[in-house]
Amino acid sequence: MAEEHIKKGVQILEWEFGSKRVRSAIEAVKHFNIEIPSWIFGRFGGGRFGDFMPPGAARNIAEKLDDASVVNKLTGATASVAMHMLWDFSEDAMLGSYQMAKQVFELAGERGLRIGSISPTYFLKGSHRNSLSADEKETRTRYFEQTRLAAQIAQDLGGNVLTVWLPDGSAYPGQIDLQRNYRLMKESLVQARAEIDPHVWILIEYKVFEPGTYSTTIPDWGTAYALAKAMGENAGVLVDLGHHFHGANIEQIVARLIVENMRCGFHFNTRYAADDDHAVEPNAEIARIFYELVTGQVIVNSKPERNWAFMIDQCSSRENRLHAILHSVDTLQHSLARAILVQNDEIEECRRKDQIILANRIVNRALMYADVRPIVATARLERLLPIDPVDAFVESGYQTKIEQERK
Ligand code: PSV
Ligand code: MN
Repeated sequence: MAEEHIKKGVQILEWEFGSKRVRSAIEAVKHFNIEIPSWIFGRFGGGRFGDFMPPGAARNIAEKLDDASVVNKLTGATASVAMHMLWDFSEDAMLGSYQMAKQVFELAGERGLRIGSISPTYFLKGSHRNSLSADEKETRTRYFEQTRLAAQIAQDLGGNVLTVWLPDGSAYPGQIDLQRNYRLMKESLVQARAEIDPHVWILIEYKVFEPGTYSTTIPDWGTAYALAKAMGENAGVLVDLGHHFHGANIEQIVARLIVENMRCGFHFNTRYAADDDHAVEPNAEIARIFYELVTGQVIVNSKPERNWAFMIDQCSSRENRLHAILHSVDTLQHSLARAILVQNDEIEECRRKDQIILANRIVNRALMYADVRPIVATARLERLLPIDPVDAFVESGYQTKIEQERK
């Protein structure tokens, strides 16, 4: 997009939505930060494509951080990197190591990055009979200790946030006692909250299925909400877009959590069939989710304690990982701009007059029809960043370099 085109585009938007809204959208995009996952850059994925890995995948944490720092330089928005205990701070995928976390902390700092949220890893070796809800006390204790260590690392070296996804569940009726399983999960989480420093914010993620095909211990936002409530202060729900049944109204879940005044978090991705591995694509759903976040004032709020935690959680096996993560950041910035343009006063007027379709047309004027590329481009130009981070990456030659170095 040429600078002349960008200027013209901004004028058209100002004419339609007013210069105040357009300016706030530009400012919001400039200030919006989004955490990216370390695991997108590594040798994770493949699945049924055997051991296929997009060429140039990072081989270790230092290379993952090299890639993350390229993303941050191109977008200026992703200095915080989410880490997974047993992928990033472990020698044997069984035990987490504080010492390794310290090394990662230093490697991140050298690259202008920081450790963001930490996920204790409740899957990998030894988790086939569940984790914090396992019948065996030994297993529960092992994962409990890992949760405590993750919290310590989050507090000393990270962003004071624990993102807790538990794959606990079962494959067949009868395999586990459903009531005991939930009771044990609840007890473990309540005890973890009680023992972990109150400044560490604990977000409980839910997922409708996987790996459990018959039952999942925390399958929905209601369960996660009940658990977070039972845990008490500084616990919230982590909504992952990919973790719902088809057709779930995710923006309504967001609206509910905002009204319940629970400070929560969001894992962004796109869901087509099952699970959560796709890059965030620009679409109406993601714009509507942003609209709730904006009207609920839990995003780019100048009072940081009001803001939810926002992260990208994606890792697909086919596409170039750097293209994918840059595309996601780009989509999120455009969605934020769209949400800010919505003419809420006009919608309220339609509601008063019961003009349902007219209200729908006004919301979609911003969320679906507006071309907000000039807003995002202006925000980037004002921050001296590339107008298009994906194009800038392609032109940078970084991909060729890593493909040669990481054979
Ligand atoms: C689980 O599917 C999840 O969404 C959780 O957030 C994990 O931490 C992440 O993906 C990586 O497996
Ligand atoms: Mn997730």
